[in-house]
Amino acid sequence: MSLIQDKQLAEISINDLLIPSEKVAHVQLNNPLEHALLVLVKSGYSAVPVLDASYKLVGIIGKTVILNQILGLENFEIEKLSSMKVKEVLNRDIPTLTRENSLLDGLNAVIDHPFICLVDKEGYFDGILTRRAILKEIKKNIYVNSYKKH
Ligand code: 4BW
Repeated sequence: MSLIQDKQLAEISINDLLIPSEKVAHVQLNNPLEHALLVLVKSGYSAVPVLDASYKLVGIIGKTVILNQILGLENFEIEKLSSMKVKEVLNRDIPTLTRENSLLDGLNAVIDHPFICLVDKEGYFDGILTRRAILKEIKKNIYVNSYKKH
């Protein structure tokens, strides 16, 4: 990277960039797929975090996986939306970060994921770090660095 040094990125904490848990749309493990699809469509997000009953992070769920699950050979099997639960289809294999991680850790993570879930030491959901927040912060740093040069 030419304008922003890795060192600087490693010094910026993601603490200031996260969207706190109370502002993040989420669903729970035991919710029927119908509820999850409703949350996704109403919020406008492609995917949201999945929490257990004690608000620990378990994974994420997105519109595509739900639609794939209810897709039969020739049509959508809508009744599956109420008979199947989030815990049967969510993606548990996701990266996580903590508030103590650096902007560089966040940047590396959002290369392959639109958002990263943050957890505390006990695994309780703490919020998300979005690609948008990372890009905005990096843009700010590019401007600061180019201003310093002139
Ligand atoms: O409702 C929206 N409001 C705003 N301001 N921007 C939105 C909204 N919906 C989508 N966007 C934009 C953002 O720039 O489209 C991008 C892709 O959305 P996505 O992935 O595919 O639904 C958004 O990019 P982003 O802010 O970097 O967010 C990346 C992903 O993080 C989103 C979504 O899956 C998740 N996300 C973001 N804010 C969230 C959230 N999930 C739950 N609750 C939130 N508050």
